[in-house]
Amino acid sequence: MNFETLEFEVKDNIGILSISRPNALNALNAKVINELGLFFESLDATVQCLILTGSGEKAFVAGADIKEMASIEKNAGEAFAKRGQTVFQLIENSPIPVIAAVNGFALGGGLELAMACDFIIASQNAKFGLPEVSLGLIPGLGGTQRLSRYIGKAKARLMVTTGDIYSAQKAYDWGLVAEVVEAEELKEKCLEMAASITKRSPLAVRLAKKSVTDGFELSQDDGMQLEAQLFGEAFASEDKVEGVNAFIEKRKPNFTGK
Ligand code: DAK
Repeated sequence: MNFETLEFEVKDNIGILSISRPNALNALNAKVINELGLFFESLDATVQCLILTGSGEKAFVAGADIKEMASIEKNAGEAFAKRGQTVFQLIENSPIPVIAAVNGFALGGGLELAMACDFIIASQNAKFGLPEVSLGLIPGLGGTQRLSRYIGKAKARLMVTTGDIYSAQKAYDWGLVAEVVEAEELKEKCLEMAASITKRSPLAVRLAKKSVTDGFELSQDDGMQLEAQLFGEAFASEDKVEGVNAFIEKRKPNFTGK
């Protein structure tokens, strides 16, 4: 599939998807949101882990496209937010892990996009914030909901009401970012993490992700039930037989994802 605003490459079952709008610091316009939706709807099993990043060195994504927003009609905000939320939900619920490799500004919709991924790896020069209030807006792509789940209610309220921008180190201290690395090591580090994922059972990886993601929204008792059910699915799989036999036979497993 050919995209105008996305670049995609895949090697050894690891995909790298870059948002590419060099003249607008990769800002999210309607085209990017639609293309992201199409991309995630058509992902096939050859990709077992995806790294999502922004092209260039300056920005992951510097927010929603402010210039496009100026032309969106007054009453179209809710529909725009719902379309974006659906696409970000598709990313969060995607059957494969999605790593956000944040290489510069992750502001507004950019941070919301990164938070829809499974975890965030940041370069030292990354900057994080939800500055919507400075534009007379509030986050509309899941930011007010996902941020408090990452860093807690008080710090989330601090971020959304001040609109201030924070360093990678602060984002790491607050639990928003899983790891901070030198800018020139970001891609390598993410590829290394992705390679640790793709050598595991794709089926078990999918179920493990689902158990954490879906379980997070449930009570602990309901989460335990979900975990037991997904454990049962893993237990009945060919990958479980292969994984256990490979351990006993002291060889590397050859997983098929079944
Ligand atoms: N949109 C459009 N263009 C952008 C942009 C953006 N968000 N960010 C940067 N650009 C463009 C700049 O206009 C400039 O283009 P030219 O003027 O050269 O044509 C080019 O990218 C380079 O940017 P700068 O020259 O400004 O670069 P600096 O290094 O000086 O500054 C910066 C970098 C990231 C600090 C600055 O560009 C900046 O403050 N950008 C805006 C950050 C921001 O406020 N982002 C929006 C957050 S609000 C909604 C749902 C969700 C949202 C909105 C509505 N609905 C439900 C309707 C989400 C809102 C947000 O994301």
